[in-house]
Order: sequence, then structure tokens, then C-alpha cells
Amino acid sequence: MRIIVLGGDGYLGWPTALHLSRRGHTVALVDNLARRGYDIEMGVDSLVPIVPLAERIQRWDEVSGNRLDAFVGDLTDASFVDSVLRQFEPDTIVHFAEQRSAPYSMIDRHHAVYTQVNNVVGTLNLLYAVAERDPSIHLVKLGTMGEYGTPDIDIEEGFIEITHKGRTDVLPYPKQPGSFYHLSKVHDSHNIMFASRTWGLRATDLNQGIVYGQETPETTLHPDLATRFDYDAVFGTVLNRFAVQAVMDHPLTVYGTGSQTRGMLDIRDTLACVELACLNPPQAGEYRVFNQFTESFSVDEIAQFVADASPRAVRVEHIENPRVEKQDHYYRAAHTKLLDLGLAPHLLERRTITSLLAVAERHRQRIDPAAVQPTVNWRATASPIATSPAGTAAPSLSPNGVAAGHTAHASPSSPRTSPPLASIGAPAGSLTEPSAP
Ligand code: NAD
Ligand code: USQ
Repeated sequence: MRIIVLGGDGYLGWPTALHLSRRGHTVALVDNLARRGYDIEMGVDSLVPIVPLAERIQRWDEVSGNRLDAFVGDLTDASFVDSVLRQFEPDTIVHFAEQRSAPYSMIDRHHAVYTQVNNVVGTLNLLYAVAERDPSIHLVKLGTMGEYGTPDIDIEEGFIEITHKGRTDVLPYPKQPGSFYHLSKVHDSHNIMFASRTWGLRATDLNQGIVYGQETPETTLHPDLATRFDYDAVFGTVLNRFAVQAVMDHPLTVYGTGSQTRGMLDIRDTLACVELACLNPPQAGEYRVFNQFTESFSVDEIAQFVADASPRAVRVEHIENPRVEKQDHYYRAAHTKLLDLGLAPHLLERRTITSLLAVAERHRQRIDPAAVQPTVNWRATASPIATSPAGTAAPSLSPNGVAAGHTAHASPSSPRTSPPLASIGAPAGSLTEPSAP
């Protein structure tokens, strides 16, 4: 199968691309390298070093003998999106390429607008390109369990049967997202459902829970194949953050009561779920939703798991919750559709946490203690955020989402009309990176 992985330089996109490549698919990556730009803007870095995209791709070729094509450009540029589809002619597109941090989207108006424009416009451009080029392409889109929020009834997979005044229908499940980021996913879902119905597209919306872990069978084949590991308060997710906090002898930062509960999954299961979705496409015109998580835990439970697995003494601290979210709530969400397709989950075991702690321990000297405390307050319309190491104010974002002054990733000459294309066979200079912080 010919598969494009959008967001292929990111935490999940990179290992997914390697996995699909190793499984025999012909894979191309698309990324605008915005994620590397957010690091520069925030003055943080992945705990595990990641090499530039061109080097990663070259290394994968050497290690596996498999070629990955790469298109460096921005999904908000419609002509770029269209040209990628024209050149690669995919059967399937896996779409990870969005600004994915809830705290980042809640920093201030600027970051909220950026997040929604980046995510919603990028996905809209994609829907148009698919409809115009080849409506039979299967779109596998990464959504989030956070689209549903925490209602006081069971959460279904995308749709719910409702009887109202004697009539019954199956309708999209009500959405109560908890950040402007999560809202962008809701807007995407509506746009994808509409486009599928109107233009006969086939789409799978993967409402994914919080991912933990950093190693996959492919990323461990060589240090240059590692994926990123975020532990800072803006991009780090809860279990990964707690593992790093345990290693740095920092009390685990449980927000509020810690009874807020979320669906979660191992990074290896993200890869497996995406592949299952690709291999089992929906009918033309069908928009379907899979809830992509394997277990649910409260934040307190997660903290306790990490404390129990750590060889160091770990203190759990309940700090004031910077977010506006329900803490004591009902949570029961369906997640059978991927299991029905054959998913064999990696459930959270002590050894999973032990291996995550080992990764954090290996890179302990790279931990920046200043990155750990939450800085984004949901109740304020603007939060002062820690920025570059020099302490300068957050650079404004260019329309393609990279900190001003670090836009070298896009085609420097005419990014809107001439999408940069590079493959491992192309000259090394074809893939450019934002300059180091
Ligand atoms: P990430 O930020 O590490 O990766 C996203 C990639 O997309 C980055 O490399 C970024 O540069 C790229 N990108 C962003 N906007 C782009 C644009 N306009 N054009 C081209 N490239 C663009 O995020 P991740 O953790 O790998 O998450 C991937 C997807 O999975 C996201 O859509 C996210 O919402 C979803 N998701 C993630 C998690 C999680 O726990 N990490 C959980 C549920 C859902
Ligand atoms: N939390 C803490 N302490 C911390 C960090 C987080 O108590 O140090 C709590 C938060 O308050 C929240 C929960 O842990 O209740 C999860 O927070 P998170 O930052 O791990 O995850 P979230 O913001 O929900 O976002 C992440 C990804 C996002 C994805 C989402 C899936 O960044 O891309 O969409 O998980 S879901 O949660 O199902 O919506």
C-alpha cells in the first residue's frame, strides 16, 4: 500500500512511518517541522535527542534498506498539499500533522488562533485535495478522546442512538472538549464527516487517548531513529512527564485532586491501531470513528504506578490545577472496534514504566528543571510563558507556524507555489531544518 504519513517528523508520526515502512508499505512523510520550532519558541527540547529529518531518513535507509520519501511543507498551503498527492499518488493518508498541545493552545489568543487555523485549515486543504485528486484515498485522521470531554454517561465510539419525542436516530456523540486544541479536533471531525457524506470520501477518525512510551521495535534499531520525548509542562503528556520527574527527584505534579480519568495507550499500540485502520478501509462515503485507547486511569493512579516502579523514593504532590476540567467524574468509554479488527494491546505493566524510567535515566543530564512546572493557566486569557533560554519574549509565529526567524524549513523561495520535495535520494540540502535554539 502507498501511504503518506502527515506529521511524519513528530513523536508519533516518525515511529508510525518506520513501522509501516518495515511492514512493506511504500511510505512518504510530510512535515513542516513546526514541532521543532515550538521547542525553540518555548526554550525546551526533547529529552531524547532527535537528529534532523534528512539524517533520520538516511539512517532508516541504511538500517532497513527501505526508502522513505519526504515532502517538507505546510498543510495550510493548499497547492503544496495538492502537489504531494499528485506526485506520490497514495492509497491512504495518515494525518498526524497538527498542533497537538492543549496547554499551547491555551497560552493566549495568538496561540489559540494559530492552533485552530493550523489544524482546521490544514485538514480542510487535505479534504479538498483528496476530493479533487482521488476520492478513493482513505483518510486516517488522528482525533482525540478529549473531543468527548467527561459526560456523566457512557462514551460511545463516535455516534449515539438518541430517542427524542418518540423518534430515534443515530447521531454524532455530543462533544464537550476541554481546550482550544481539543476544539480544533471537533471542528475537524465535523468537516471530515461532512466531506465524506458530500463527496463520497472514505475516512477513519481515530479518537486517540493519551499516548505513553518512547521506544518502538524500529526506533530502537539505532539512536538516530529515536522519536522525541517531551516532558515539559506544555508538550509533555502525563505519564511521560511523571517518569522524568521521578528520575529528577521532583515531586510528581498531580493537578488538583488527581481523580480526573483518561483513556491511554502504549506508543506501540498507536502504530498497530493506525496500521489496522489502513488495512481495513471503510466504504466510499463512510465516515467512521474508532476510540483508540486500551485502558483508562486516573492521574492519581498513574502517579502511583510510577512511584511504585521507581527505584528512587518518589513523592506525589497535588498542586493547584491550572486547567479547567472536571476532577471527580464518571468515565466509561467504549473501545471495541480496534479490538474487533485484531488489536492485541500492550497493557500498562510495571516493566513498561521501568523501561520508560530507564530512558529518562539515560538522558538525565538533559533534563531542564525549569521546564517542569505548569505555566499555562486556563482561567487567564494570557499566560506568561517561559520562552527561549535567553529569556526573550515568545517569538511571533509565522503563518506556517514556525517561530519567526526559524522558517528555514519551508521552501525559502516560493513556499506557496513550489513545495519543496526531497527524498533520501535527493541532495542532502533539500531538507532543511530550523536552526538550533
Ligand atoms: P507532534 O507535535 O510530535 O507531531 C505533529 C507533527 O506535525 C510535527 O512534526 C509538526 O511539525 C507537524 N505539523 C504540525 N502542523 C503542521 C502543518 N500545518 N503542516 C505540516 N506539518 C505539520 O504530535 P504527536 O504527539 O506525534 O501527535 C500526532 C497526532 O496525534 C496529533 O494530531 C495529535 O493531536 C494526535 N494525538 C496525540 C496524542 C499524544 O498523546 N501524543 C494523543 C492523542 C492524539
Ligand atoms: N496532568 C497532571 N499533571 C501533569 C500533566 C497533566 O495532573 O503534570 C493531568 C491533566 O490535568 C489532565 C491529564 O493529566 O487531566 C492529561 O493531561 P496530558 O497533558 O497528559 O494530556 P492532554 O492535555 O489531554 O493531551 C494529550 C495530548 C493530546 C491528545 C490528548 C488525548 O497532548 O494531543 O489529544 O492527550 S485525550 O486526553 O484523550 O484528549
